[in-house]
Amino acid sequence: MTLKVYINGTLYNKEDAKVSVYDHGFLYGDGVFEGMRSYAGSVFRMKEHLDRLWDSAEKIQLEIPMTKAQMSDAVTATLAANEIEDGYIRLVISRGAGTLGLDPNKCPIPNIVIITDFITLYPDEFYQNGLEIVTAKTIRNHPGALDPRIKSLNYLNNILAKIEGLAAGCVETLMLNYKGEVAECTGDNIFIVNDGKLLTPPVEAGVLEGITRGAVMELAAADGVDVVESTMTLEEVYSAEEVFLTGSAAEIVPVIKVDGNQIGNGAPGVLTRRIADLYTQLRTS
Ligand code: PXG
Repeated sequence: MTLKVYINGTLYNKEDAKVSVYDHGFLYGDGVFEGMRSYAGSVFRMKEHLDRLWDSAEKIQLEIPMTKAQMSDAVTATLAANEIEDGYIRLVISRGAGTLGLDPNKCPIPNIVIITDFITLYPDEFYQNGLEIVTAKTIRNHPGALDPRIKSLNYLNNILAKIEGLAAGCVETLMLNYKGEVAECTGDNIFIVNDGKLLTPPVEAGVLEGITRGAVMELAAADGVDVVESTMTLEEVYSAEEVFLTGSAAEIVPVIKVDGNQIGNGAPGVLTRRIADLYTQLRTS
């Protein structure tokens, strides 16, 4: 069966799913997106993802020409058309086709694309044995330049960091903010465990407010774990009892080495495993 892709209300075969090269999403990275997961046919935290999508769009003054309810229905219909139960959904709202030149006012109609597909997760080995990451020299975007809270189509900042990590043999890479504090990874948020407490950088550190991050904070708190959003140094990460990453695609991934420094005893930590189990229960409940 050919995969169907939603564009502006119509389902197209994957090979016919095209937008204009004059789209400012293509020309300038002018647009916003979401990456969501579906489990057993229902989208995990769709409301939170749509709220974030609308917030991102508002921050770049892009008006999405449909309601959240309509978007939710369109996502569900696209998943159903492709008979996808456990999948990955990429929602893209681009500024739309316009003239050459940056002016977004020359793009009257945003393009709305919904891709439902499958995502290749990290190999199972990383979930069992943990991941090694390195810190990039490339810093996360200054919030005064491009606020990391905006999930924009302009991911070059993260891609440049990712290239550094890949060159070092790592599939995920840690990024610092302009103050030298720990921010997040290229497509995942970071958590550390210290004295039994769960710590993660605050949104003010210049990170995307991850939906998985939010779910993990709720799960941990409900499980009696102290959860603290606090600025974090690289040294704190190196000396943490446990480190793990969170993201819609990656879910919960244990980290066992950062910049060559072994974390804990070099195996995924107890709290990390507990959180991963709770997350598995939550997403299938
Ligand atoms: N930080 C950044 C910069 C991200 O891009 C996260 C954190 C985690 O957020 P969520 O809401 O997913 O918990 C992300 C999300 C992909 C892909 O295709 C990337 C993400 C999510 C899903 C798919 O690379 N990144």
